[in-house]
Amino acid sequence: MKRVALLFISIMCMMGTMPAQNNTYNIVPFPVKLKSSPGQFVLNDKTQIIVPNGDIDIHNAAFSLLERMLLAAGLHINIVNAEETPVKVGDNMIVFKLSRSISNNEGYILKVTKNRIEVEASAAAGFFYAMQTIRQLLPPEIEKNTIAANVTWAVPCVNIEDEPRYPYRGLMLDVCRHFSNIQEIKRYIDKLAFHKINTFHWHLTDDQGWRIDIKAYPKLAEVSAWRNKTLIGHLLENVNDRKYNQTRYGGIYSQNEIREVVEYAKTKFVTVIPEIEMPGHAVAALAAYPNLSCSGGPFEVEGLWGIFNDVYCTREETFQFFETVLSEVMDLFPSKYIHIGGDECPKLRWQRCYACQTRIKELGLKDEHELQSYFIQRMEKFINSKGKQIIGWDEILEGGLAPNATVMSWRGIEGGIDAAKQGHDVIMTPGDYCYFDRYQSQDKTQEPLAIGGYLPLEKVYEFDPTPAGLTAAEAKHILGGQANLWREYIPNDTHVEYMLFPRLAALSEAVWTPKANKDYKEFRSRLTGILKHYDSMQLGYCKLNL
Ligand code: TNX
Repeated sequence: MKRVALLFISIMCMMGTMPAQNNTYNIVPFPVKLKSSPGQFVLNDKTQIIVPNGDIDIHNAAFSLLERMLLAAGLHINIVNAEETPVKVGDNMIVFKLSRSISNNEGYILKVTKNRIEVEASAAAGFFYAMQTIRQLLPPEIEKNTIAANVTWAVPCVNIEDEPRYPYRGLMLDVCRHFSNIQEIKRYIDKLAFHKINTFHWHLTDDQGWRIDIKAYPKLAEVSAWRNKTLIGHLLENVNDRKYNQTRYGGIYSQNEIREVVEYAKTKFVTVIPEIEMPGHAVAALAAYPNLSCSGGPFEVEGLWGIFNDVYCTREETFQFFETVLSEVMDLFPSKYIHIGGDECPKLRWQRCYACQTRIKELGLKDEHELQSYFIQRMEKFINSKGKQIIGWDEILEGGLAPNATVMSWRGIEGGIDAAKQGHDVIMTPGDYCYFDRYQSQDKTQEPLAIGGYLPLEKVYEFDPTPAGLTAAEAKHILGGQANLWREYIPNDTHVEYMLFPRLAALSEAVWTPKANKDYKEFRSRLTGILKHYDSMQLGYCKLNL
């Protein structure tokens, strides 16, 4: 009986009349509209990608698929510029078509039929995201960097209309508490692109290390980038008997390395936003340039975590320092935004500092909060004068917001609501949903040391960047959301991957997928497919409760 059935199936296959198995579409973040269809398009070494013109960004979008096919399948897919070599739309093609009717420059329409794939978008980013969708629809072996044998490179037939819910979809990575080299950074950027996250917020300066070479201040690389000790265990454990690892630890990115990352990110449609912290989280810089403090030091680059009283003084020297630093930074990063921190700045030193108190009096300020506000507003003016905008953590609301500032709301959503009501743009990154330094399981003994708290996948999935109670006009100011990875307890690459994934998949859906399309159960089932891609990438994601 079994043999008869097998014979029947093989005859049906030979005749090409095998009923189409149900296609599955494990896409994360899930698109706006998806209409399933039977059958599949198979890529082979004759497949061509037809692009409308020689635009470099559109070529990069096509290249993102070509590169995967080359590395994982050993197939060389040709990119044909239709302007140079007119082609008749035919079979075995992936055809890009510029379409003005698509209003969102990150949006796309993807039609996969048995004979060809058609992609419409109004800009390169849309084509790129269509390629990421195809990447997820291909067999998971597509992620390998060695050629996978015996794989049919099939894309299930489908009609997709897609665009993001928010223009800002971010991840912040702290490389100060622990460092990542640029190879690692590039790999994270590729994973962001896979999930249609378009912003990499690079936290480059903090008490425990300064990570960006500034030519005018060479001691930042020589002194501020290195610490002589690092706390062992948790900050809140053995408070009276802290133990330190005495190994010298640190790292610095050269300006060429920074450029390399920014350029790489551009090919993945990721914008890199640098963060240069002020006026708090300053100790590493003060260790090299103690003249920028109120007390004069001396200081050592911190080996302990937390919030420190020694911050930048508000003397003129500090503003000169930052104008020079930021000029170099703005030359390196083409992004519209520069993040200037603004969080966790204790006011103790300023209260006891003659220069700061004199400034308060001269400017007729009420208190040290208004002095911080003066600090940020002055830096904002400088940054605006170079045609760029500032982002600051929600503490920049205290003492009055700088006129054009975008607020990153991290201590809950209230700061964001307040800023939106004042007519300012907002990026939501509330701790309870977006702090990926928290535990992923309730049983901490199963996990490596983390900062505390509990942020499981499901909670991340519940994140909604737009709070209830805003008017439509106020809600427009919510640019999107972001996950943050602070690295006090995350020393290496493997651990970063464990903290980021799969929670970043849940975040991607919170910032891309229309709210009405979200469903955790259904997400979990699609995630099963995505995890196979992670496996192929050899990504060290967290497997707890999966
Ligand atoms: C708060 S979020 C910080 C960081 C810490 C983090 C630990 C923010 C703007 N500042 O300096 O690393 O908490 O979760």
